[in-house]
Amino acid sequence: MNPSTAFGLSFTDELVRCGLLEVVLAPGSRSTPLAMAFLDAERRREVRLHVRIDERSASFTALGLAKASRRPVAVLCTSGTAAANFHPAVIEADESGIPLLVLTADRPPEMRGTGANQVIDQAKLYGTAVRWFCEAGVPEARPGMVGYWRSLACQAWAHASGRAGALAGPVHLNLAFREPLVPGDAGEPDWPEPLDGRPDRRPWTSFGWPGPSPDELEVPWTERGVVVCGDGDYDEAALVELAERAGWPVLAEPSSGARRGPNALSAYQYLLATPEFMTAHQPDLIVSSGRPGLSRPQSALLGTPGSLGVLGSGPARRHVVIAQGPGRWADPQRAATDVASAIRLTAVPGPAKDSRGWLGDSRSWLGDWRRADGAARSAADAVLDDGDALTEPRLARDIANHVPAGALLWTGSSLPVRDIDFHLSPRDDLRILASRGASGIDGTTSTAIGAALAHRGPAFAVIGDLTFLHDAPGLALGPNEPRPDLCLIVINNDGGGIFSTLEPAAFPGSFERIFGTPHGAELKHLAAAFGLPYQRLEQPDDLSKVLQGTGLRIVEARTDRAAGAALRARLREAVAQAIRSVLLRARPNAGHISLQADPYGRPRPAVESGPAAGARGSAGRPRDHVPGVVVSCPAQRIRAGAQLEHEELLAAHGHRPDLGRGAVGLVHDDPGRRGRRVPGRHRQAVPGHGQGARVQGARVPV
Ligand SMILES: Cc1ncc(C[n+]2csc(CCOP(=O)(O)OP(=O)(O)O)c2C)c(N)n1
Ligand SMILES: [Mg+2]
Repeated sequence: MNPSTAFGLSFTDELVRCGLLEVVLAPGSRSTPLAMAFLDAERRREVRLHVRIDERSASFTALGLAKASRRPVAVLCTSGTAAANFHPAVIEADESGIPLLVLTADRPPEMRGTGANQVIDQAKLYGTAVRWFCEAGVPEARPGMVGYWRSLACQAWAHASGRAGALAGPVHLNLAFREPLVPGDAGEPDWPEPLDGRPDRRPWTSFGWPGPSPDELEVPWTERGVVVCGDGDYDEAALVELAERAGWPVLAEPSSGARRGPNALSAYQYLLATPEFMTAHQPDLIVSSGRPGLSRPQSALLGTPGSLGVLGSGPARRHVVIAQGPGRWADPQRAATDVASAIRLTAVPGPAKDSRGWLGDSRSWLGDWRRADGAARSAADAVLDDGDALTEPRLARDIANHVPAGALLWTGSSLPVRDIDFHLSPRDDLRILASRGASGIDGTTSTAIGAALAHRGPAFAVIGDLTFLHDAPGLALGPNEPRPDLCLIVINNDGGGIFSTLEPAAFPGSFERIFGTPHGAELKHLAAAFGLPYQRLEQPDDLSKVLQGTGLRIVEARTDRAAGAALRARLREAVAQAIRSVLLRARPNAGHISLQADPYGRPRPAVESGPAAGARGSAGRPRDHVPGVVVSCPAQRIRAGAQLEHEELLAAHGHRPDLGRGAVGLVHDDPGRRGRRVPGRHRQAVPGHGQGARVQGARVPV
């Protein structure tokens, strides 16, 4: 056996022992030893293989697979610019903490810097965007190599999955091969040592669980708290529970998974954008998690009160940021007072006196938010339903309402994710994902395809036309490739609609050419080029009809950018008016809630008085003998996944004939949910444990 082939076999076998289930590759010659080994592994039903022509699409497909499955996915390419095309997906994986094993084949050192064909400097090609880079030695036929290769595979797996101690993310192995790259004939000399790994298919190296004994930050309860959930894969259930126990509203971005339960608001972005409401409802405590970043009012809420026009109770306000993982947290406003891996809320008031619960009391802090949210939702719906025009916000709302239970909904960057954020009613039967790490419009079709391939059940993606065109090669799936059940809904406003909502729109002379960027592309021809079913949505009422079907398919809805911008302005005005009416009805003495401006025209915090001024709940409510709540560190659920025994994974590894010849599918037991609780790891609240008790949900991927 030759060294390249021996490497391919041992390295692949070791990755499978670690838990590898999905591999994406783009064709090339230098990567042959691994490509052939991965194909063999697929034939043994150990992994599922996906082949893509374009490395950029390949890497984004891997990103989507890894994001939806919460497991490391390998992506392989040949040497040269092929490797550079992985870079955008590697950046998104870094920013979002998605585990990718990036395997770039390379020429051996003696060929580098010589002008040899297809040789570039691939060392540390992705800079600081990877958790770990390794330039592997060229495979050689000498004893000791097998241990090296197998240990290398385990090390890469540990760094990617987060089991080496840092946040999960991409790792880069640059793998140089000398010819021969293909298996030789029977005449080749025997390999100088056994190629086998450890007995019982154990990995060469097992990594200990690095944590998780989160440092709990003790935070005393206060009535005026809010929970802000940004994009990310964390233990959103614990945050939702925290908010419910504390009586706080949940302001959850769609891809946080936390827009569910009675405290989740549907139209919170409108509330944040209404100064009169925010003046009267500045929180004393914010608990934020994930990576919030969808609107300026949301940024203002998370900013330091008193600075830059941000309302609130000044530097006294407490803002606890739950870290995304070791060394990573989101605080772009630099306003956090605490960064913690877990918090323990103490002195939470007692349980409800009546069936509605004191927290649901219409005069409570939470009641205020809920009432305003309800009014905002109704006002927005009335505007959206006025007329038969296809508009971006209406489509976003209707799609989110219409997709079936258990579905995955991918939300593209730009307006789709924002329109859904403004108009999504709480649902707990939907998994919503987005690439918000670097918020690119690149690779979206491929990422959605990858996520759909990892999701059992139907998948839908809402994306803009530029986003769709950007990743047209992502539609190219070969005849033998596993195919997703994904409906790609393209909202075609012939350009970048988001720019019509930003400052450049005020410069009509330059706007259309350099921001609007119309293209006039006929998307149905693009669909036809790839042999994909295509439908055009002509009117809002036909939505459920066009969403039907299975397999990869395209639905186009044409909208008008200028009309969309005008509609958003109408929505803002009508909804703000509805929120103001609620404020007036709630407080007949609403003269207190008036906006004052400082000398620079920035709104000044108004001091509120009266029955809703924060006293309720904090005075006169029993506080003793009541459990507090611990929110566990945003779960490095990828780590939890990596802890599953490989046998368990293989047992879950079924055959799905619909995925193509010889393909292997994953069988999940809980579609549409982000995870399932493991009974042994779920500790319930324990009254009488000091002032606090724990609610800590360990979750594993499904
Ligand atoms: C790779 C990349 N290039 C450029 C941008 C900047 N950008 C943000 S939104 C946008 C326009 C997107 O247009 P479209 O997909 O049609 O969505 P719409 O704005 O119309 O909703 C652009 C170019 C980006 N985020 N990512
Ligand atoms: Mg567009």
